[in-house]
Amino acid sequence: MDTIFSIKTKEERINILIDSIQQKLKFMVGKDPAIATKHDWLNAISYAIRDLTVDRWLQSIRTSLSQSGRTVAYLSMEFLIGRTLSNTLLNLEMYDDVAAALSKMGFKLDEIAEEEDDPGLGNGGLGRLAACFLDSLATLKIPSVGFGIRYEYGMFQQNIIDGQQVESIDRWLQYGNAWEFPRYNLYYKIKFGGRVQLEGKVARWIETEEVLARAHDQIIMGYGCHATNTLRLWSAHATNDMNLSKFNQGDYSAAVEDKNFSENMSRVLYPNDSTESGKILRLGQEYFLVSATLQNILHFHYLVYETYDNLAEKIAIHLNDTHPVLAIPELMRLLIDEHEYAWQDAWAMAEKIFSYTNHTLMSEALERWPVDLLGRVLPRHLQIIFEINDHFLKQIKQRYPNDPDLLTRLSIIDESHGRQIRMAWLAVVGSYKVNGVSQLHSELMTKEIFADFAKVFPERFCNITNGITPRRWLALCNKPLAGLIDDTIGKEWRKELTLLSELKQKADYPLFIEKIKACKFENKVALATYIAKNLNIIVDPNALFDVQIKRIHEYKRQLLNILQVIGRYYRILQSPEKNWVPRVVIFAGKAASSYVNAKMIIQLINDVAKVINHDPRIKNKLKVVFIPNYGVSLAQLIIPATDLSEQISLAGTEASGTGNMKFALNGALTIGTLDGANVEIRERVGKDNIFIFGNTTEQVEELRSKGYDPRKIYEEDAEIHQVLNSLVSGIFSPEDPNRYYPLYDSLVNFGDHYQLLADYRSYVKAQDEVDKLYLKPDFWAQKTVFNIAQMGYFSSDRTIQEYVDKIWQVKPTLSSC
Ligand code: 26V
Repeated sequence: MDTIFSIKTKEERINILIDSIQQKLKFMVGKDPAIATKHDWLNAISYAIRDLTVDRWLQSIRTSLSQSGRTVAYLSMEFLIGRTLSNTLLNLEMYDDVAAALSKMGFKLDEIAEEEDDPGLGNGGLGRLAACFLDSLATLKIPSVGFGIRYEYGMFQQNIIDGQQVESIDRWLQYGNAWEFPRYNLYYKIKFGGRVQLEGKVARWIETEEVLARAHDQIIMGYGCHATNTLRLWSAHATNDMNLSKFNQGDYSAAVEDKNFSENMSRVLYPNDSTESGKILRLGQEYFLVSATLQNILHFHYLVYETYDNLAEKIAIHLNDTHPVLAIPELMRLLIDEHEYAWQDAWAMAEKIFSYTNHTLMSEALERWPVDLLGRVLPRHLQIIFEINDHFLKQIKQRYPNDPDLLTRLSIIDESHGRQIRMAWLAVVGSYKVNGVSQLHSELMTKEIFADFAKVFPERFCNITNGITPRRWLALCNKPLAGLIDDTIGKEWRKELTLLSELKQKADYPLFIEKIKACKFENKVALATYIAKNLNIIVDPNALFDVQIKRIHEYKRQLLNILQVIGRYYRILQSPEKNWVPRVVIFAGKAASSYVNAKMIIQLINDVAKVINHDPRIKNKLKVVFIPNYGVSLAQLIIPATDLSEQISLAGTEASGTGNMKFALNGALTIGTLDGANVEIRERVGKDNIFIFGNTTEQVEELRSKGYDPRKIYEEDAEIHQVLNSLVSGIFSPEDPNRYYPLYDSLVNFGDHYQLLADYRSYVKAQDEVDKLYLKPDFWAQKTVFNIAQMGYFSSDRTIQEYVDKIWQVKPTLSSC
């Protein structure tokens, strides 16, 4: 089937594709074309296209084995890869052929592609970053495998009912998954519970419960060359023998219950709300991923090298946040208990194998496990963690004999909070490199949470600013703009994004500016159509599309945005005659299911939308839209249609952000604080091409330490006063006037933790600047060109190259392309 790539005439290629799709429908899906559903066709097409990728995949694996360099194992509890069909067609450069084939068969490719369910195997930024990395790793031909969990249910589906978020199960696998290869004979036993018995010096972990981890592989295609990678996801299954005794006693249902329990291990993705419920299962999942992956790595390593002595020369294991950090004690356990290595030798290897990325400074998101809980689930690992801690603290004591406090602060075991294991500490102690995800974040990381570690291991810390893949986040999601860029500077930018800088020279050409505006307009029409069809709200594509899409969290300050919208509403009512720039303010994002305030913010947005959108005095000057069920595919629709990108977290709270990069790359201007990667975006686009407002990290800290008094601002600023009062006057919730009292209270009476009121004024001022510029469409468009042109740095290809150079020390395979 690879031959299709060498066939010159389009007609012939199209006929081969049609034939192949029809064969797949018949032999893989088992359906008659007369009764096949859209989903059946989607599966048939996906199988046909998948076939075109397999030879390259197998060849890549052969090549990397023959070159025997280091391989990267990227361990992540989350991979938000988005839809695969359209991305694969892009990578194979077959979009047009397949669209033509389908059109001959009476289908529209885009409609069929939209039938594919988004695998929602992640919460947000961290999971999407992992997916961008897979794309770049393949494109840069870095031998690597992504390891994760094949959750049966991904991130919940968000429905908005009466303005409120209502969750439902995400059955993303309900129509099957044409892209995965289940490896029925590739599985490992994962042990839990039990106890440790010492036999002389040898520890034996006995009386355990067991679950099987089975591999499912997906091909990850690189762009524009034949390199591919593998994403290996583990699913949990009951072992065959575990239910036997109950089964034999005739207790069939108890036996099935046990089976269900085991399979819960990969049942559902955990939302990142720091609640207590289900915590044990979450720990189980983390260990499940780690144990399956390490057994798999060691198993194949031994098959090739017949020793583990050279493990560190052949594998680099990267920990995406602390979620997979149990990989460190698991490697120790496998080497010591199962492969008879001495503790010191095993540790010497571990110290050369692991690296770790920190993605958040928020203390509530830093993982900690109570010692007794971990001891119950993983007694042997608890011992090993204590041994690692002793070994580490002994070294520190030698270096700093007179600083017992330092030892207490550095100890992996936190004795002050009811004996907890600080997983981030374990990650730092066991990794040879630790990185943050933006300059500012990395700096704060070494000044704040890891300050002591940075003192004892200064060479261990580095920064690698995040990036995004230009394939999905421009070539695929924004065909009009990608086409215009191709016509202007050629197609190479897909692999070398810094080439976009050539666009700067075009910013003075009126014709080019007209074309830029036309691209944006086309994308806005597409989004307006979606909003009309799905939400029954009519928005004018000529209005300024002002967008904040991301997880709903207090630190991201969607509340500040909606407060500013309320302020604007009042100002329009006050001076209706003014030349207001029509705006559509768009929100999307999920709140963790138990995060009460975040859910209240969603409801407030919807309540405010209801009032403003129906107020005849406002006409089309202001509209508010909340688009439900945000995910990768919706992002692909919304981002290209955006004029203004809202990146307004409190300075010092957003580690990097990656949405900010996607928007700028797609020709939106940013309004934002000096937080995360916004700082670096400003450095590159220049301060005149971005709207920066609000306090800096230093000012935030100063305000906090001096004593921040939000009530004073509330009392002194008339607009803020009016806006906040509207929350408790019932204007937006007449049926329940007290509904938003808790939000009001948290701002005015409970310290306004994220300092919304402190930044409100400068935010509104920046929004006024936005309006002024939007009234000069050519200037606006020119600034968007400067943004697009300067986004080269934020390609995840650059990010991955930095990981390769600074951390992994791995060579690309020398495959022919
Ligand atoms: C925490 C937890 C806690 C327990 C339950 C499951 C769970 C899942 C995720 C998290 C932490 C999420 C950290 C995260 O997503 N950080 C984001 O990482 C992005 C990529 O580096 C970065 O752009 C965002 O600024 C940062 O918030």
